[in-house]
Amino acid sequence: MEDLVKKAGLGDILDKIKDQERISTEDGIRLYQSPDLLAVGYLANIVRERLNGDNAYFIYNQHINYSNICTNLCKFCAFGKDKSSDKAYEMTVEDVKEKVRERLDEPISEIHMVGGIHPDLPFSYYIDILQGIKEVRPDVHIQAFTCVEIAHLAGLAEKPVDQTLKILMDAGLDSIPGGGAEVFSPRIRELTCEKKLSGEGWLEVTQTAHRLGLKTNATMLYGHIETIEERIEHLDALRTAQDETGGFLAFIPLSFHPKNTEMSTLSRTSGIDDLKSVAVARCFLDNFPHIKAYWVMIGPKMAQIALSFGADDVDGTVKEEIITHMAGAETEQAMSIEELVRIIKEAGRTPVQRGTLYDVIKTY
Ligand code: V47
Repeated sequence: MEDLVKKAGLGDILDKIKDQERISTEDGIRLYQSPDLLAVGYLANIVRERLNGDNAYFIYNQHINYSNICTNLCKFCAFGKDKSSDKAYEMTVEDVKEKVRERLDEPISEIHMVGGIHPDLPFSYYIDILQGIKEVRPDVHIQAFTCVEIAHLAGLAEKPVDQTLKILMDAGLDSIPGGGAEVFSPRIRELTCEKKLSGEGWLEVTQTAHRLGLKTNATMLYGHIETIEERIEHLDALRTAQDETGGFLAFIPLSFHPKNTEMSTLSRTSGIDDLKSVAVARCFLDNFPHIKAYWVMIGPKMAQIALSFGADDVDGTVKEEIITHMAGAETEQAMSIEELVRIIKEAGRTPVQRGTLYDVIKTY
């Protein structure tokens, strides 16, 4: 394989990766541009196995999207709806509690809860849904509200982000998911999500969370109108932020699904791009402990292969995923533990059921 990597003109990057030397942004661009997927995957696998051995993590989680009403209406999103839309919905606090109650017999360890930027729900609503979940399921870990929502909540609370986060933590918030990062480039934000919190704003919120001891994830929505240079700039900003505050757990590349969006003329991402996005991220984000191949977006088959291209996590059981399915995802709504264990074992890795903070619940 090393010969293959050298033949692909990536011998200098191989040396750096073997020596645990950081690769440059130019190296990152070269990896993305390389037509030799196997060579790039080989490099990523070195980092993957150094950091996580043969482990492939998954979690027993539940998704709750409390409302799809959103004032940002990003062009790439099929989930967010204007308040006046007949497809708009909003759950009451009791509805959210009922969703949790319905599945109390399952060994769910994490609730992943996000929504849109709602024009008029009060700050107290967000406190109430966090407290409501913990009332029904006291031991569950709540990973909720993207940094974009947190910035909005700080506006509602009329408090700085750190104080807002402290109030949310007291109410039950345990960590923050990686959504809303999209692509940090102002050009991309201007063209696709001009009303959304800026990339700098997103990073500011996530780093504030890190300083309070909250762990967060990071994502990148790829495969629409962004350039390879803009992808690497995005990864570079994440790597720098992680050097400073160190609170990121996982990076998740999100493959763009165009159906029912304002960008519906674009194609779905290719398998090559899906694997390269995982592999380049693994090589570049040397300070991120985990890279997640989100099976809901790239499908269980591609997630399985991604476990040899840098990924060490496939997310989890999920169930009732709405954001990607509204945008045309053809994957199932949920996977059972048995299915997750099977796809991981078939990929030659060790299935590890984890908690949100990568504490080991069970090794299969
Ligand atoms: O912020 C929106 C993206 C994100 C589309 O932290 C789309 O572990 C593809 O962030 N096609 C929400 N993507 C999902 C998310 C996430 C999912 C799973 C795990 C974690 C984690 C985070 O989905 C949004 C946006 O970036 N998105 N529309 C679309 N049409």
